[in-house]
Amino acid sequence: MYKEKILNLLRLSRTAYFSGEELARKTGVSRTMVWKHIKSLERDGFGIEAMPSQGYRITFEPDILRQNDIKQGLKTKVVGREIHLFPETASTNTLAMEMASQGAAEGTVVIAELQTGGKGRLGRKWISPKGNLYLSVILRPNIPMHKAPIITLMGAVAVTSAIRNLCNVRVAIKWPNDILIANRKVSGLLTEMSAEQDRIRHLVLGIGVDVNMEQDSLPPDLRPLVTTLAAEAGTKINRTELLREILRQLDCWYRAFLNNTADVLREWEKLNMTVGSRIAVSGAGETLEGLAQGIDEEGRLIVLRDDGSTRHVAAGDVTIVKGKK
Ligand code: BT5
Repeated sequence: MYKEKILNLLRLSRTAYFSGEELARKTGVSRTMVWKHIKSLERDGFGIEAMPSQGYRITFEPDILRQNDIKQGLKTKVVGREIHLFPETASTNTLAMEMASQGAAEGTVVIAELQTGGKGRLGRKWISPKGNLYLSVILRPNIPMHKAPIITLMGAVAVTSAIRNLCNVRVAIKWPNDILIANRKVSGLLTEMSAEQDRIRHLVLGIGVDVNMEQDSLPPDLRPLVTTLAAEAGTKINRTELLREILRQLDCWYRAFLNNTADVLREWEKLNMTVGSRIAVSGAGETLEGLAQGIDEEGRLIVLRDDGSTRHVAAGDVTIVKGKK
């Protein structure tokens, strides 16, 4: 806590020096303790210049997520009530599912700087090097099971809105769980659920966003299909700010979802690039081609086939054959 206070004071000015005495007085610890906290910040990766007879100032901030920074100004009601931050884990979704089954509160968020076993859908992998965002949110909605897929759409609305608010990039949702910039994937969502009969015990909404990673940390075959926010925006993105905005948007859209799912679906329609396009959707051993007409009240994609029949598709992988215009 004192360490955070010292950091906040140092952050007030990048040019002025804060003497050890001033930092000690303002935080209420001894000068020796101030020095120890400064050393600890340096171990965290901060560059701190110590100028004899003048004091300390920050010369470099590392691109790391810190619990206190994330919580600063985060006035969410449900999402982010509790935040668990790890330097590394196999999968934040797996960890969040375990925590949920042990009774973790709704809105608990699990974040990791890197994942060694990041998961996509259907046993696929989510490549998770340092520099991106990986988070999972525990939710306990009192809804019938057939409404659960809308949670993924809700998450996509929240993440897309957050990116649009903070980064100057043209990002859009591809049904059901992809977020793309100019046809390259920049984010993916994975919802996992524990249920009994028709009752949901808990859900975990997992979100991966490619933010600042180096393109060469991806396997070569993925590079042409994937982009990062930094590459698109032409500048490094502040991950803490983006994470905070994602949590705010999730908090807002989750509560909207509980109130009236139709609002979420309407917003989803505005932010998506699938509806109105000619698409091919594959899943469950078949591929279906046609015009994506819309989504129904359960979040299924409505496909108008060339023979005039329509199909409501609950899950699958979409390829855009011809974009809308
Ligand atoms: C997804 O699956 O898009 C869901 C991704 C969810 C990841 C988050 S990270 C936090 C939480 N913890 C987890 O373990 N998972 C969640 P799917 O639609 O099946 O797409 C998977 C495919 O995306 C892979 O087969 C690759 O083609 C591609 N891919 C893998 N890593 C990627 C990356 N970092 N960025 C973009 N695409 C990637």
